[in-house]
Amino acid sequence: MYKKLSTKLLGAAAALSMLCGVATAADWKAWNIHNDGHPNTAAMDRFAELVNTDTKGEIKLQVFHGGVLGNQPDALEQVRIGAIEIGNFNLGPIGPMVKEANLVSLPFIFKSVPHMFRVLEGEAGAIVAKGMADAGVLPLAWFDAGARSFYAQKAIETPDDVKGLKIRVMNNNLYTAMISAMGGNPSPMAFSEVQQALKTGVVDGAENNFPSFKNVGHYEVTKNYSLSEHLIIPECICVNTAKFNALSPEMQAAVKGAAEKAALYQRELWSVQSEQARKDVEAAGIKVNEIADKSPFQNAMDSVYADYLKANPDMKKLVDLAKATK
Ligand code: BDP
Repeated sequence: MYKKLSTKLLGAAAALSMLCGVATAADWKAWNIHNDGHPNTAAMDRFAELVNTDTKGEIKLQVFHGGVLGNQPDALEQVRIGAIEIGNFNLGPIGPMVKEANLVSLPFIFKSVPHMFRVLEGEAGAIVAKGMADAGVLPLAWFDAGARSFYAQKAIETPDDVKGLKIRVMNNNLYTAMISAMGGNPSPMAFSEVQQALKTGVVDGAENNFPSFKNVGHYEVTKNYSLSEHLIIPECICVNTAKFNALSPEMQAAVKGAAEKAALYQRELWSVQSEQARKDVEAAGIKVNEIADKSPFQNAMDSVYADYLKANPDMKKLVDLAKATK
């Protein structure tokens, strides 16, 4: 009897809230791989605050930092199927899932970070974003992730220095091809395992930007960071496409606006904190090696491009668009 009555009451309350246009709040989860002290962690916290206020509590977003919801390929799959709503993803591990996203994983495709953003804002970026949305991972805004460079016990100043070294890479065949083209042994591995692998000598080196190199302590177990800057890979705040599309236009605008504001904040933080991270690791004893002439590295990538475009001729259009972007 009591149960019946309460069910009826609940039904009436739901009907009333629908009549008044009051939707029930949705609890959304966001995945972030980074810990406190990394610019993306602060930006994702800002994003959650903005979502909560700008949707007037209709969406309650909780961010899980430090990769506690899983490693990046797993988290991507979870966002793709809607088990997690949001992720701060690097486009590198998206490549195996979304062919178009691999544009940004071609070594030396961009001249600089501003060039990378100009490409993303143009036709090529629209094609990449559509590919991602079609795969279920819709980009709401882009984060800066600087450039990735090699670090190892020894300095890596030419491609020859990579010969025979076991180098950890993110999960993407383009990165294994990149290391193999220099005569190294690529070792794809989850980010969370890299510090231990460097420490125990399971790998000789890895590659990343300064904030990530610092944030998870890779600098504590290596000696040289050499500025090859071979990859400039953007990151996104990405949302499960179906969940985003199911929102009202007002709520979509609020969530997208929140992501854009959080991304502006992230880029400001990035420029300051990546400089600071470099200073911090240098102060901790890391030798940072400038590489005046990167052309030997670029030339070593000719076979990577040739093989890739032979296997994926449809990607030539995107490569040409990126190259034609000033
Ligand atoms: C960091 C990215 C993160 C990647 C990590 C890696 O922000 O998304 O998982 O590199 O190398 O810079 O796996």
